[in-house]
Amino acid sequence: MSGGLYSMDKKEFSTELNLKEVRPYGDTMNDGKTQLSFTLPVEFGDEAIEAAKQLMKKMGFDNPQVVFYKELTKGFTFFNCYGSCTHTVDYTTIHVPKVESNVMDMTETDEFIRQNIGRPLVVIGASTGTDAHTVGIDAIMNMKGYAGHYGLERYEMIDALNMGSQVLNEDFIAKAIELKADALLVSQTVTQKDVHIKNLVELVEMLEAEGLRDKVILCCGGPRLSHELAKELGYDAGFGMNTYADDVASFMAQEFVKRKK
Ligand code: B12
Repeated sequence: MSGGLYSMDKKEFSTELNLKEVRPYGDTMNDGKTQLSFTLPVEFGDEAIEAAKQLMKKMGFDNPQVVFYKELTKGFTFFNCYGSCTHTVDYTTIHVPKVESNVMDMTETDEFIRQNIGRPLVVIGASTGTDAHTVGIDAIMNMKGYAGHYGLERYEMIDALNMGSQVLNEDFIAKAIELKADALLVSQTVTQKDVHIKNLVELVEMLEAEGLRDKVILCCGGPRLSHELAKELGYDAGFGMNTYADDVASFMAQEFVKRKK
């Protein structure tokens, strides 16, 4: 058989892992197999499928296949697709800034605070602005914790207050002043139209205006946040997906001690 889809799938490629040219793995090393989904603002039908395939080719996918499509509403079609990615990345050159701390569990952190600070740290958390998502900040703060990791409310040497969601930056700061907070934890889940950037930057500016920025350890977290972005926005640390209370508690305790030296 020559030409067509068959030959595209049968393209010769090395099956050795090469970290300088990493591409997605499906059934075989370096086959590039990728699943992706997107919506096009076009009528449901064969032309929509063809448009999706052409777009995938332009994105660098060989053998684009639409395996599911559905009309979302009139004039909009949703697709699930597969294709073989032709691009690679050089993994050996990647450097990701990370929160610098030695991650300890709850007992170790409590002991560290007891030994090095001698009093409980006051920590206030909230999902700020219009953001109504509470599950992320609850995972970090709730007594019960998350995925087997107890939350900050459980720590003997942390006085934790979770203000919940849709907390205005003004109210967050007022509470920080009232309780003499050592650390503030902000959660941001919604990133549509960069609303998280606006909320996060506003908080930093308001803290600076109150002369409080240097007096608190300021952390933010959320599924689409990174340490790099957090630093860029004026935070001391940023935590993304799969963070546990252990990560942020260790950072806060160690950072507090570092600043007192
Ligand atoms: C549950 C949910 C809801 C619930 C929230 C209930 C609640 N009480 O929280 C409800 C139904 C209310 C809801 C509403 C909305 N939602 Co919603 N929601 C979700 C969903 C399904 C799960 C989020 C979640 O709970 N994750 C689990 C937690 C544990 O994970 P996490 O938040 O990432 O938190 C972890 C880390 O990020 C980190 N972390 C988080 N915060 C912090 C903070 C600190 C300090 C630290 C250290 C760590 C940390 O630690 C956590 C544990 O590891 C997601 C889709 C998804 N599958 O993710 C959409 C999603 C987040 N929602 C979305 C949207 C758009 C909305 C709405 C705007 C929809 C609408 N048009 O009305 C509204 C929000 C309105 C508003 N004003 O905010 C979008 C956001 C898109 C975007 N990029 O902005 C998502 C991604 C869905 C989607 N694919 O479109 N939602």
